[in-house]
Amino acid sequence: MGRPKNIARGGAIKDASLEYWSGIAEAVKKKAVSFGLGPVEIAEPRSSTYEKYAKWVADGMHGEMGYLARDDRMERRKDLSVILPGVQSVLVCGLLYWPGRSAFLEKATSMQGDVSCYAWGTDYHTILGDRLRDLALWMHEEAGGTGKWYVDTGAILERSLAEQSGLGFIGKNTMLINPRYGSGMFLGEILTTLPLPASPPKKMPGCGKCTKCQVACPTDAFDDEYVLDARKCISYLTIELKGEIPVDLRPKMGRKVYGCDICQEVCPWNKFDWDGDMKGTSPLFGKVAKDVRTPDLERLIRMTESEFKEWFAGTAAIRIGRDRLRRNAAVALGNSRDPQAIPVLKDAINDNSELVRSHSRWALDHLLSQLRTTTS
Ligand code: B12
Repeated sequence: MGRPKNIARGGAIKDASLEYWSGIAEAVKKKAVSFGLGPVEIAEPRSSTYEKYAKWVADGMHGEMGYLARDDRMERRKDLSVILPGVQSVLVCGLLYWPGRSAFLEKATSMQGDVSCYAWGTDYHTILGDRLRDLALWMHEEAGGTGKWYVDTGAILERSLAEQSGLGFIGKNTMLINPRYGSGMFLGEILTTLPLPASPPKKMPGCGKCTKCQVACPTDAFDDEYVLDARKCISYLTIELKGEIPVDLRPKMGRKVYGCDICQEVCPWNKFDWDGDMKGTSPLFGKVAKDVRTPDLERLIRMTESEFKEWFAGTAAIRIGRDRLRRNAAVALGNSRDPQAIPVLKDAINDNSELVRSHSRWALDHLLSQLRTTTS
């Protein structure tokens, strides 16, 4: 068996006072900032919302994301010591990526798609993963013990841990919202055997009576406040769902071709612009290119495998593969209301991929009927 890549090991753990460990916790938080991480807090290793999670899965809301329901993984979510025996605390780290309100004022034209801002630059799994690794190696070298770090892919209830740590509160859009930085923040964790004292509880403002996210969601994906039915979420439909997109949802997807930001864009906690030192500092947007942000739909549906690899190299979008993106482009062209999309879709109904062909047939019919309604 190979050595896990996400583990850091140090020497014996010192039998020291609470004061000593509070000092270590402060040093770790400072170091995290110097490694380019955002806000960091510490939680006790409890999975206090496991029951909510189990119900969500039992209700089938995870759709085709079978990994979320695997029995061995369920066990890990319930008890973090299955992942790391002797775990005593969890460092929850944020990585800010929200581009700010102004970025959303620039809208795509009818022949351009719309990519979620989290994928505009370098894949966050790489950036956050590297920084967590550096921090985990440093802290276990300094203080001993063992740590394991995770970004997104682990069987961990990341938002719950973040909420428990005081990094923010859970919004009605199910996002972890930090009152200062909003919800445009990725989460990463270091599970550690070090007894770092949990951050003191903070009073959080919450969503109050606001329901903007629920109202704005085009596919009505919020089954209830704080509950998202992933099967209807545009993020799931464009990224996770491998096969046919349900026909009734296609017209509601607009020109989204990878992910969706609507429930965050409308959130009052995200209506700010970075200024001063923070302006444009998100590491994720280091190499943002306009054609990734609002890709030309004709180019997208016609792209070859090598064009795809070059175009989306290093971004999170690369992992869904060429045909899923072209499928999404077909739906977007169908929703474009633009006659220029007609010849493009006429070509695409003869595509080599059945997925692209079937979505293009739907898209062409839908577009033509929309154009007829507009002209009659
Ligand atoms: C599966 C998944 C998805 C699915 C399902 C999302 C969902 N809401 O469940 C899909 C594909 C739809 C998705 C979409 C997105 N995702 Co996603 N996703 C995940 C993943 C892998 C698991 C989430 C999960 O377990 N869902 C099941 C539900 C039941 O659990 P939950 O949402 O975590 O909710 C828990 C808490 O909120 C708590 N809880 C629930 N209600 C309440 C109410 C109150 C009052 C309280 C206190 C607590 C509470 O209990 C729940 C169970 O533990 C996590 C990474 C991870 N390992 O956690 C990333 C993660 C949640 N995703 C993330 C992101 C960035 C996104 C997108 C923004 C990407 C995009 N732009 O397209 C969208 C946002 C859509 C949305 N509104 O959630 C980030 C969220 C960061 C943040 N600040 O919240 C995560 C944490 C990845 C990361 N490491 O950064 N995602």
